[in-house]
Amino acid sequence: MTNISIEAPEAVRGQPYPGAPDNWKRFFTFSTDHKVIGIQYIVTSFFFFLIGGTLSMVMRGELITPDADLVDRTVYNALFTMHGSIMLFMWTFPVLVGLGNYLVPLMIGARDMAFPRLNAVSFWMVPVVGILMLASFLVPGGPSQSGWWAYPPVSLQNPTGNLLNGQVLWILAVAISGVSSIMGGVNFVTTIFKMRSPGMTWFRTPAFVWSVLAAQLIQLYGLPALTGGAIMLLLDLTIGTSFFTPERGGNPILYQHFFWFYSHPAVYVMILPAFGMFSEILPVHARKPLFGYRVIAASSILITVVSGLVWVHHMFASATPSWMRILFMVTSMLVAIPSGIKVFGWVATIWGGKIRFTTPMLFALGGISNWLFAGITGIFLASVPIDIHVNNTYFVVGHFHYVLYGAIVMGIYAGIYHWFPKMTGRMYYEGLGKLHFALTYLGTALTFLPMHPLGLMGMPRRVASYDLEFAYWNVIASIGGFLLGLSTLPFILNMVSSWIRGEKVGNNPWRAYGLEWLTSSPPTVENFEETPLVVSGPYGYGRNQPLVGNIPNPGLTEFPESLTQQQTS
Ligand code: HEM
Ligand SMILES: [Cu+2]
Repeated sequence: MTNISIEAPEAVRGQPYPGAPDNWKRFFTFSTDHKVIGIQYIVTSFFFFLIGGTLSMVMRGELITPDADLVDRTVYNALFTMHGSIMLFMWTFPVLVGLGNYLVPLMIGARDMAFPRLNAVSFWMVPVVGILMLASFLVPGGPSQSGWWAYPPVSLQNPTGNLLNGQVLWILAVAISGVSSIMGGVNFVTTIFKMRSPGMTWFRTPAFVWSVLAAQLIQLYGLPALTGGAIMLLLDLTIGTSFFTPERGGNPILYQHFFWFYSHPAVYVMILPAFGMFSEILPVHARKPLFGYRVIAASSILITVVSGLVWVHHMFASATPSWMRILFMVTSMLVAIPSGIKVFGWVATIWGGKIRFTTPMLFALGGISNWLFAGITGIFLASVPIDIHVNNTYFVVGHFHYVLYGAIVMGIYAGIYHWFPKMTGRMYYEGLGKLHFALTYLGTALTFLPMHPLGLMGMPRRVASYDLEFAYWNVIASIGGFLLGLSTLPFILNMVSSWIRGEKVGNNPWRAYGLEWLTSSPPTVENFEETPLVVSGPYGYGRNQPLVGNIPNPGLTEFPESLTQQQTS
């Protein structure tokens, strides 16, 4: 295409770029290119998604019958702990950081992140965290069994007496992951504040960039609490301090505050970028501007603020005084307002649009519908009397998997399909994509819907065996779980085969607005031939206004005929 890579002076880039854009070996180097790092994050974390998923299959295998017959109970404890920890710390956080890394500089017209080398260091800490987590399967006593919360006093038991045990490795992994994420947060926030193209005012900045900013601000204020709590736990466990040990004057509830002060907002670190991707994808595939763009953008920041004020809703059953329960019940329900604003904006965006049911669009719509359901059960849980009733039951597991799988994982898939042609210069196979969507949507419902009635009936979470009355719904959930495992196969097949020999498409196959679509696919090392001068807002569909003043920006009002036919087949 017309983009020719221009070599910036080395002094400007800080470090020479280790590998040409068409050399796959660059993915195995300490590259400082945000696009390489983005893909490194995405592929590495997907590998851990498969590991976390395999652990969940074993759990569902155990739970398909009422008795604890497949694995030992202590093994089951280790399974849910490692499944939850790997899914969160090794898949959801890093894959979203990867998408943010790839997209944010392109969307704001920057050449790279603000601190490219820090970016590379943040990434290379991720495999270290993964290795520590997995290594805990090899130490005496096996992995941690205290759940992904690692509440004391359970997490302070050390049955083997060994200094090197699964819990210690888990804490080290979480602390390193925290340091990596804090460095990433500094990098994203600086990049978004300082490196937007000339003319890109705040209200010309894409909603996805707003959502990443909102999410990364949470990392900055929240992670120090978790990391601090984890280090105190480590000291209790190893050198015998007593921050959290009640028998020596410590307070285990204090740990819960440290943990949830970060870990509630952390769910917004994960859902906000998914929201941002919905906000980018719907306008493209419905050919309409994002409805209420400014409000949607600002509501991300509102979520950041409110989500910092709700953490005690995880502690309604932890002897919390009633005035605090009421206070946190009210703040928790407030989160529904900015989240509801977004859903309203999305519905209004697609309303009356020329919708193309492409794979990214299907995943976005599926993700939003699941989010709606999860949001409603979330309001249930925010209500003190209901939470006291279903606390620690499968209702909670059903609720958060609807968020995590139903909305976030689907949002991640939507994003990967939508920007795949940008990342690779090739189109994925639409048929396989649709098959993937159908299996994922059906699998999510079959696996996680039955958990709601189970919870209401009183089935506790984190158990390897259960009463016969719970068998019916558990069989369905297990079948759904295996279906979800199966659903990843067409995805993997699609990604690998279309990356190697998918149809080559131009710079902007979706005819989308957005700076990232103005450059070549895949973009050159420096992203843009010349710095784009932004002259209008990001969603000009149907208005035919140019987005930038200095790069040609073809009329973007319709899909090319050939694609329309392919997409709707
Ligand atoms: C095939 C898909 C999945 C299945 C079948 C599945 C199943 C399960 C099961 C059976 C449990 C243990 C429930 C218990 O015994 O209390 C669990 C816990 C959990 N899962 Fe998943 N899950 C899946 C995907 C995910 C994903 C994608 C995430 C995150 C992104 C996730 C995050 C968690 C967390 C945080 C826990 C809590 C662990 C704990 O209690 O400490 N899961 N899941
Ligand atoms: Cu919460």
